[in-house]
Amino acid sequence: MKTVYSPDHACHHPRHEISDGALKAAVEIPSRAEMVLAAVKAAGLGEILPPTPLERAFVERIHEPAYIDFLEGVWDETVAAGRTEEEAFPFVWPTPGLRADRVPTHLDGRMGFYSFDAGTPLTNGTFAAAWSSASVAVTAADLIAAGEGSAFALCRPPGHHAMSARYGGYCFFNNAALAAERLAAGGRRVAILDVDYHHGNGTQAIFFERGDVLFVSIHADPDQEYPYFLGHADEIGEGAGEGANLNLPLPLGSDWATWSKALELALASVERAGPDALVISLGLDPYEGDPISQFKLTTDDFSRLGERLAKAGVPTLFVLEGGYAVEALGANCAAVLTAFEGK
Ligand code: OKP
Ligand code: ZN
Repeated sequence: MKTVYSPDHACHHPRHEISDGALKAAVEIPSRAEMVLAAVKAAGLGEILPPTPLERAFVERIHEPAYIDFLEGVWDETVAAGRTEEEAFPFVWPTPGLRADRVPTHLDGRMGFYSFDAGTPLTNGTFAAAWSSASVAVTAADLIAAGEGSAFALCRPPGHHAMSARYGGYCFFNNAALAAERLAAGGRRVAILDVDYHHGNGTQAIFFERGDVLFVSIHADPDQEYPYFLGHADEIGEGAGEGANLNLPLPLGSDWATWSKALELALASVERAGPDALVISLGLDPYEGDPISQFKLTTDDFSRLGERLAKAGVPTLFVLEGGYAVEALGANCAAVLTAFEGK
């Protein structure tokens, strides 16, 4: 399996995030991607390729032009405002009862307009890193389009929380959605299976009214876990997308016995859709040792996951999402990918 990787992810290097209502040490940090890269190299997974340049017009199929402009310019605005912190955070949002039909001119208004949480630090190099991450995903999708049976997009920052015009959950561009769009644009039917511990609210929202891309997600119950406001079982899609969205929320503390039952339901739904390509939003945070998550998957369980996904028999693109147990991240990622390859 080929891996697509860019060192430009390291341009996004937050020291802090706002988590549980307080300023904490950031967990979505460059060493995550470096650990995964080292592990895929050590496992001899396959060639490691750089991304090809990403066309803005293609990104605009998923993200609003004004949102792309905002992300591209927000750090200059931050500097121009005289701010000297290493990160910038929003703190006010157009919730129901406030107006969302005008984009404010002030930096804090614009940050709130284009985000949905305070937990996602913007830094000097965020746009460069997020753009490179999106480029990695689309390049890897092109490998599948060219006939590869599998590929690994070593994306950082992650993407599955990003909506068409809102960042949040450490995500800026929706890498998996861009990859799925690239494959769907070639006339393929696409399924996305999101195994990250957190619900992929951005991916769901992007495809909610589309019937050509199935979205299936296994995640912690949003009543008890981030992102809290999406990811329930009654969200089944709308219009042409009705029936093309499946959420499988699980209780905190779920282990492989529980998780793998959800996986079977997820794959039964994928099988019914009969896709030409499968995109896995590969979050490694269902791991028992993850510092911000509360599922109990082991490294061996990640091998079981890889083995099971291979049995689906569909060309499969793995897109890296979350996973914050940095020391174990490489082993867990390699476990999925090498087991998929039957190694
Ligand atoms: C991104 B991804 C809860 C803090 C939540 C945000 C989590 C974003 C996860 N105690 N902070 O899906 O891995
Ligand atoms: Zn996650």
